[in-house]
Amino acid sequence: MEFLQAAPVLANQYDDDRVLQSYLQRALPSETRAAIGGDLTELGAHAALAWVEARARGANEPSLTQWDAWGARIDHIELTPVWQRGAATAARYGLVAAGHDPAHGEHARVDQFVRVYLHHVASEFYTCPLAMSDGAATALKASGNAALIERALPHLLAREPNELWLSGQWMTETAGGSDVGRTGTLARRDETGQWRLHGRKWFTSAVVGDMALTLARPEDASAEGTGALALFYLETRDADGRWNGIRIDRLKDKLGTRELPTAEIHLDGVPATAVGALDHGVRLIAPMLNVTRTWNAVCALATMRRCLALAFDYARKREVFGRALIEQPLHRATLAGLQAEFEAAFGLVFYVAELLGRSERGAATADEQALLRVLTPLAKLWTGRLAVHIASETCEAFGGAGYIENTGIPQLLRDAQVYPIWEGTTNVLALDALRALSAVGVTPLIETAAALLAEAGDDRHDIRASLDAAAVWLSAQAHDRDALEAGARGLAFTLARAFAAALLARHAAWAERSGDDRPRAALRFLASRGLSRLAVPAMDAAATLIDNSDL
Ligand code: MFK
Repeated sequence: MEFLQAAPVLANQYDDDRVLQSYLQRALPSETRAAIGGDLTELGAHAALAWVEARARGANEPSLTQWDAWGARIDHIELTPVWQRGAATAARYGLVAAGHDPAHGEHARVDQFVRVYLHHVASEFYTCPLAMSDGAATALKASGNAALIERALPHLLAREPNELWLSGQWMTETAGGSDVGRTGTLARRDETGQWRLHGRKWFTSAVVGDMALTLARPEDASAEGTGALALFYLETRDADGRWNGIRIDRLKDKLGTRELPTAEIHLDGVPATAVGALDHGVRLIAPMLNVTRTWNAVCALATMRRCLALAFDYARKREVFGRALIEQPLHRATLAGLQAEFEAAFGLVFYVAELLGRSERGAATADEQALLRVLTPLAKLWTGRLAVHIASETCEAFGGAGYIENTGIPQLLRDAQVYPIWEGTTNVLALDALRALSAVGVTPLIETAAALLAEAGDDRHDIRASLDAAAVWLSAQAHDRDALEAGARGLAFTLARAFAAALLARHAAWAERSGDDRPRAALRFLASRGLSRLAVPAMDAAATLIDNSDL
């Protein structure tokens, strides 16, 4: 009979995730694990089922209808079936609320982000507006604006679908994606004194939401750049449910995340409320950015884990040259390398979640606050690139099948490419890490890594040596801003990998006590690839390559 290759199969993605299970055993008190275990099992089962359903469903995209039959402007967005159920799932599992729930104290963020990690791929990037909603809740809390907190927070943190609000974070404009200081949206007061916003927002992924936080330039602002921007709160619909001075121009034709209705919009006088002072709005939106960047990292991890689950299952089934693919030395080395990087990244991202939870409960030390500020961009930028790498290797691990759309594998790669772009590119994040390091230095990373290694009873020196080398590199470039910026990626990847290795060493020592030597193996494999990525880019050679375009 003709040979037919069996498709890869996903088991319950909670029960089957050894890295997650092991982490939760170490990091969460047993009563917290017992309280959330039922939800996590359900989310893991749903993840496996959703993968099968998505294959059966085929093409699946939202659509925009701008006009009704009689010429009235309606701007109706028809959502995919999964998106139509998005609020119910988000409310049921507290995908935003759990992170702010005092019931689990400083573990609230870990609880929340495990839920997000399990649900993300199945959600068709409904996690994008949830991330923005979480960011909005966090920024509003930090702003201290009592009226807006009272108005919006109960909805953003609702556990009832009918009460739940989604928030947008409308920052990107045609001139200002990274350089937000070029924001052109104007805020003008009308005759009643009400602020109204006028301008064009170019990448609004949560346009179907109920509210948004957005930056605009008050008409009489005297300062330039980001200093002149104010943060505004707006509601998207009026009392009759009509768009509130907002036009949807079109939905974006994106490489991936195609179920997510990302829109270009015009603001035609939408009423808005200033969240705080009428200048330095970036300071007010920064808490939102840091939370959404953490979501980005968690979602990138989720894609990596999905890729590896599929690639491992396939390699165990697939026979090549007389044995299972997983027995082939080169494939084994390839998969082990991907798994090791994933395990290290997992530890770093959930450590950031722990720090965020401690910080928000007022339990973080000054060093932990400093670590949180530096590690947030590092986790985001490293996982963004790593997810693309792992998704690309996963396509390859399936051979030709990995290039065939209805296996579901190519979508993982197309979707993964959003992680290094969404919420700031790798370069923007590397520069943000420099910004953070200029305030707090490398010392909190070096000292914390030393403490983690001491806790593990681990005397390996490569981790410490990589962090020390990063500190030396940083001071060597301190007086040459161009050299500092040109090497910022190498610095960021070095710090991320070396600090993650220290976290993995601590976890490996803990796991070995119960006979699990796999985290240690992940650390050894990671270290065998070298932790440092420091480089001083040859900018004179770059100038020859780039500026002599007439050769
Ligand atoms: C899921 C699928 C999505 C669908 C597709 C999406 C595709 C992508 C769509 C997008 O457009 S994503 C892009 C989103 N945009 C960004 O993430 C913004 C990127 N730019 C930055 O992150 C800039 O660094 C930033 C605008 C935040 C600041 O740039 P500036 O103009 O150089 O400001 P400056 O003067 O350095 O910082 C202003 C203040 O904010 C400073 O404080 P002070 O005024 O007190 O000195 C900074 O310290 C502070 N700040 C900046 N970043 C911070 C921060 N504070 C805390 N945390 C941070 N991360």
